[in-house]
Amino acid sequence: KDIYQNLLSAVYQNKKLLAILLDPDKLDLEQTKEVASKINQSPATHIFVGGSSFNGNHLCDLIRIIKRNSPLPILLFPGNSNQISAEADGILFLQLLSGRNPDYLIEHQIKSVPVLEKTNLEIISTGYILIESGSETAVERVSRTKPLDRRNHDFVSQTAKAGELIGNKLIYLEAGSGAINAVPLEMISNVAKRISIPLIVGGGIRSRKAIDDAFNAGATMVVIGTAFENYPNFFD
Ligand code: 1GP
Repeated sequence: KDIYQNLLSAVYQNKKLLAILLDPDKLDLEQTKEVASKINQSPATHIFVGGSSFNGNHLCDLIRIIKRNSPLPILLFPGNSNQISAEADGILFLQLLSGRNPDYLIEHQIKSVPVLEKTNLEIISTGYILIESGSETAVERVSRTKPLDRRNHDFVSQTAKAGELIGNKLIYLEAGSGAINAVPLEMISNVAKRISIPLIVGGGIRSRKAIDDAFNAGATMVVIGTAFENYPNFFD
């Protein structure tokens, strides 16, 4: 149960963490071993598994293959309560703080309790904040919520702080997978200054410079999904 402790120490030691997000909908079991070996050659420190619309079908098999082929911690990043597997090491237990849809604020969480109780997953309560990114993203469509205005820095950092005060252990600033525009750097910086818990940033980050910029702005962890999915040699 030390995934969160490592994230916390990363904040205090100013270490930067990188997660590669695998969407089970876009990954065949046959490809998974090779993908895991690509991840091992990259600077990734964590593997996230999840997607907005995946129904959980081959999740356990997929995670088993990743586990056999990579030493990195595997965290579930679930789009709904079907995406839970005891095979992973932990779960980002998400609460969509930017939206006002009760399904994603509490309903899915309640539904997942009986499943979670049967696992040993490290459960990390995460305030998830969707930021407007230039066009409608899958999270927006599936959650039927509006992202927060990318110009309203104060409201976003206030939302993040409320998440911390509620008891979330992480804040995830999300532009949405494949976003045209990533979360603005100034916004990352404002949120990082206002909260004292680790900050994850993802969505639309697709270059080495964009990763470095997000770290320099204050992200503890950057998440890369689409860029790695489209170019498995991205980190070369
Ligand atoms: C999505 O933040 C992640 O939830 C990753 O986004 O696919 O755009 O890298 P990308």
